[in-house]
Amino acid sequence: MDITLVQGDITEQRVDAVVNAANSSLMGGGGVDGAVHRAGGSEVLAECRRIRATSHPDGLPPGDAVATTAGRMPATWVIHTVGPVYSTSEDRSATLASCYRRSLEIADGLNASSVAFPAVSAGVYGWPMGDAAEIAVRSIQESSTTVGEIRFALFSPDAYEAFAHALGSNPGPT
Ligand code: AR6
Repeated sequence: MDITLVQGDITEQRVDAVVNAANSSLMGGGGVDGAVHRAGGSEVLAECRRIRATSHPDGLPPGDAVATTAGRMPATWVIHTVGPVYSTSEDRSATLASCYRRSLEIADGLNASSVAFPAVSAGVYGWPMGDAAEIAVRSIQESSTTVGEIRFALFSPDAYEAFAHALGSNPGPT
């Protein structure tokens, strides 16, 4: 698997699936979530509502993931995952790692060959960027996904630097 980095907007990525940093309600929000629903259009929210009405009446728990159409975005699917809110009193890194692992399991089920991730939990949910990047890179390298290209689409130069550093210090299996 190739892991690549771009500085840019997740909604513009030409990949099979883009990952949304959603919340448990799946009803949209700010940050990546707001951008994904804006760019994808009403079809994305309609499918989220169907998921809530059928398989997830209580919402999507942190660490889990589900897929919908990507609507008007260049991607085919959105994989919605819910990151953990950062806590200084509790180690929630296993939940953050699970976001990446479950998203890739969903991507495998869709036969996606390319997936773009944002820095899940590193915005509104308050995760320190360096730590979020380490967890993201490690959990992806440890997964046994069949996805060929995994791209991090990072908004800010700081986020890009943090992920470049995490990739450099975790070269992965040889
Ligand atoms: N493309 C790529 N990265 C982005 C984009 C974009 N269009 N927009 C923001 N980022 P966040 P979270 C970066 O807050 O921390 C929402 O309200 C952003 O700078 O989107 O998991 C949800 O509904 C940051 O580095 O996700 C939830 O309630 C990273 O993406 C909550 O926020 C993640 O920031 C989830 O918070």
